[in-house]
Amino acid sequence: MPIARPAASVALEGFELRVLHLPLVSPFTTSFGTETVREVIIVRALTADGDGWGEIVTQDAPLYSSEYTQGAWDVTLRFLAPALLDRGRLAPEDVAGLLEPFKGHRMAKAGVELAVLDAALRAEGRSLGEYAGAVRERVPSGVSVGIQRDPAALVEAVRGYLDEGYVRIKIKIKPGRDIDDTAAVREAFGAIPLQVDANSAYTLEDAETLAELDRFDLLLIEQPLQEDDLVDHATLARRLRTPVCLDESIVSDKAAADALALGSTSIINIKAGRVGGYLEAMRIHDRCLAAGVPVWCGGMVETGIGRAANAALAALPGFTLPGDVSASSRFYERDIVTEPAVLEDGHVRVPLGHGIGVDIDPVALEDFTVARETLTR
Ligand code: OSB
Ligand code: MG
Repeated sequence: MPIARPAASVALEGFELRVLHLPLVSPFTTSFGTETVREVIIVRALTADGDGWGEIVTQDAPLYSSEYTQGAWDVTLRFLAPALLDRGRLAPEDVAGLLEPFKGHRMAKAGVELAVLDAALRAEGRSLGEYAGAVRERVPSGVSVGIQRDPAALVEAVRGYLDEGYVRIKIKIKPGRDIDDTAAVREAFGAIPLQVDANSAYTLEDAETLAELDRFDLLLIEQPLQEDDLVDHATLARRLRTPVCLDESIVSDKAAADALALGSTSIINIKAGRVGGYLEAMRIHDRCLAAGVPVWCGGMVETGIGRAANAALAALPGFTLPGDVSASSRFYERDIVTEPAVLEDGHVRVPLGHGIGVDIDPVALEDFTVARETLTR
């Protein structure tokens, strides 16, 4: 389903970049570390046709992938923003091509592209959902639950999310915190839709331990091995009954094609930041839809900006599994948009407003800003 109708071009005049520090409602622990504050970069595209907003989902340290805040900040100000500003008038569909000469830095590219796309769609009076080809008004909401003090604490955390209405639980695992944690959740709640995410904490040597997870009838195991371990993931996938779903490894549509061809993955977690933008994310969706491969929308602890865009993406027809598109309150007491995503009957609404469909709360934005830089033509 290639984009039915491209967006109009905008006359780019500048970019405003901010680093924000948003406190989390509770610490979020994964196999690679614990976060208590979400450090994130917000991009504002300044155009003659109005502003647009994007979010660079890097974290403060390169622990999930090689990208991190200061690297993204530098590459965006030094290379990405100037390349686009040099062009002046451009359409959102031109952004990836103009940034292509700069290797990597996909999260930075994605945030910049989203800001331009949002500006263009707002100027046209179109929603991102309509642009992308959304077929749902709301999307089923899953929640990603961090590693807790012990399995009993995990059960209590999961109970809270189930009581709120989340329709699917994902628990983070790591060596030594896998079998017992998963068993505890299965025992406490029976046949709930459950999956696990290892964030590349294992090696092929751990195949026997990971095969023990087979008895829990999980929806999938997410990214057990390293980002570039496509061949080992294929070997592991043959030894597990639990479907392997790649996250970190799928850095582009090409990587998705390769992983599917190799049998490294049978389900794909799509994150726009990780693959360089929402347009590339849509291409992966299209490929998987054509191939009958289920996809779901991952999350990077987004603010209301990325969360709104993720809801629109998750409304495409191939997103047949609940994503990590949770309510803003899952992570934040206070968000930077005026209408943060809420959970309604286990679902999150796809915003109908123009562009990403949510408005920025300028006071909150200001309150959370710790650094700011503006670049103009
Ligand atoms: O692996 O999906 C991941 C958060 C930060 C980095 C990586 C991941 C995650 C999550 C949270 O699991 C997803 C979310 O709810 O935003
Ligand atoms: Mg993951």
